[in-house]
Amino acid sequence: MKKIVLLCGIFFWSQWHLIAQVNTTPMPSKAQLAWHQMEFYLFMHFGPNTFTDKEWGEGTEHEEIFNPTNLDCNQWCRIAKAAGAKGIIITAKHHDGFCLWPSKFSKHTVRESKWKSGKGDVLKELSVACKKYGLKFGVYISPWDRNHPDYGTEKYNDVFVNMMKELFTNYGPIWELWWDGANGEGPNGKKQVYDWHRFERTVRELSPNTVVFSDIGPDIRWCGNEDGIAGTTNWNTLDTAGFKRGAGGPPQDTLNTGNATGKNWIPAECDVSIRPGWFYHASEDGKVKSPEQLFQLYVKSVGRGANLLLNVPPDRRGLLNEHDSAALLGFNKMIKTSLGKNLFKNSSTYHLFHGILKKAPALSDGNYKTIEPVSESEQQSVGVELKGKHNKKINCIILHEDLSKGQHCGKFKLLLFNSNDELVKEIQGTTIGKKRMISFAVLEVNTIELTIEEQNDITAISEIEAYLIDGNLAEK
Ligand code: FUL
Repeated sequence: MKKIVLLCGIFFWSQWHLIAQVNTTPMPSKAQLAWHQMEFYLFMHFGPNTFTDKEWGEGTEHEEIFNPTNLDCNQWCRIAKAAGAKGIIITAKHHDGFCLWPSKFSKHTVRESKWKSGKGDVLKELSVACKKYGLKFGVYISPWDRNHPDYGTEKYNDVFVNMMKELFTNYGPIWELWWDGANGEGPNGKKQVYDWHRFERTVRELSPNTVVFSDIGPDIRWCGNEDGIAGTTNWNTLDTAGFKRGAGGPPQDTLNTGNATGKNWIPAECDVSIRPGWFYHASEDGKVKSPEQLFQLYVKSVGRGANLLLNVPPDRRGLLNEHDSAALLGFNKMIKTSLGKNLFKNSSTYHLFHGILKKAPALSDGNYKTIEPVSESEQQSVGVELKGKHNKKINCIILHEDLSKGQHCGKFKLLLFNSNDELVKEIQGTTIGKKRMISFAVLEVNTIELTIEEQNDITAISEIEAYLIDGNLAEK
């Protein structure tokens, strides 16, 4: 029911202090909150596989094959920036064990390669370029190592810790560290018993602000698939007790949705490649995802409250390929034209609470730090309403929950009215989180009203936005 002005000017008490008092649900750390702001960044798979056309190297590849002819990390960063990405995570060591930096703890590194006569250091060049371009620098380091002679023995845990020490000491600050879950046998057919506690302690001691990804965290979780798709229900909370990293994690659909009552704040990251493979293969030049496909991925990841980690692998020259950069620039153009202008910005706002009406300017002020606390109740709704009796054509609504107050909404309802107060659409949804994009066929709308139907505590809504996006880009 659209709001009816019953009583105005009655003092509306602040619910805010209530949130502070009763909120017992998990909260993000400062580093995790900053991570949520990153939203979209690039993954780069680069190493011997780039030159052998493999996806998983055996670890026996000769170091000499790593020899990019024209490596230019400034080019990677320029394109990442132009794509709207906020950082780059590079495969410092993939499963084949080859190190893109001259590690003292391996004999299978750039130092043994032909590239720059063994004097090159990809991590150095990329970390410097990221700083120059204002991008965050992240590192993927595979625990599984198919080359290292110590793999499968306790000594390898020392090797892995020492390698991480090199990374943090020589290339920091490292914003995100990526521990891949894939895990098999080493060169001698041995499997490794990883000392995860020690690994985690090492990171916390050396770099407390780094967020650590693995399938089950501790800071960031896998979204449960490599298609880049988060759940339409996406809790930032997860239960990890009793589960192990790697093969012993929760079911993939649990990773996809999180746990509504999960004990730990471990939000989902959606990793996906712009090409069929993770590494560059010339044969896949014609299979690069189109700008439209990238936009769809954005809607299904960032638009569902997760972060998007899009893999764009450098080619044998050591450059991002022209096919990939064209797609990235096209994608960024679509983001800008479709989502550049909230059509309900600075519209009138209201909060109707058991017949009492007040304004709720936070909902349309364009500032994600101002909030309107909303309780679960049939008797309570918030809305944004165009000034004057007119409509705007829209086909996409974005709801925002302020995660610095936790994540609370588990079920919501949206009612869309036109300027004659006629209901033109009702939409049901579950979680909101950092961002919840909902798209539909174009409608003429004057008022968007939100009711929270289930929540674990008071929900802090920071903005209700509406857009007219290119029809082809609406979620399918
Ligand atoms: C997987 C790996 O096995 C793939 O090669 C790739 O690195 C992907 C991101 O993670 O577990």
